[in-house]
Amino acid sequence: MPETPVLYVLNGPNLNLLGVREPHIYGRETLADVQALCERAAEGASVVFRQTNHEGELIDWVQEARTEAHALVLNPAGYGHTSIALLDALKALIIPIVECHLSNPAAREAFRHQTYVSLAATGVVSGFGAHSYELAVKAALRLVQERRSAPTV
Ligand code: CA2
Repeated sequence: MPETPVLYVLNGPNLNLLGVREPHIYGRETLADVQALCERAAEGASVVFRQTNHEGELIDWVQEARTEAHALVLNPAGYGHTSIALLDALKALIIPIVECHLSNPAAREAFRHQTYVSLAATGVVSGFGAHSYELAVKAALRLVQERRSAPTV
């Protein structure tokens, strides 16, 4: 029986305000709703779901995921556009990384069009509101399964 996959879902700054402000951009679901949605989508996999407003704490959690998780779903929020330190931490991971955004940053202001995180991500899901997380969790688990069934040389 294979080990239960552990999925880290990490959220960056201001996402604690979800559902409280700017619902026209980010939707009406709260972060607690998003957590419940991720846990449902994970279908028995173990989900570690966290949010922080602090860059260093986010980096500590990424480093933790390096040894504790089988895959990482990350909504870096504003730090995705600014943090080389976060990119450096992500580059040390060998597990799949799925970058996730509620909105579609490519359709917004120019400063949102690129993220450093994308340079380390296996793939990106954006623009589907809370449903982006569901898709990201499913994609991350698929990647874990694929790695487990890949022949070893
Ligand atoms: O669309 C996303 O998920 C973003 O990562 C959200 C970030 C933004 O900087 C990125 O460009 C795209 C902003 C998160 C702020 O979240 C709030 C939620 C409700 C009210 C205010 C902010």
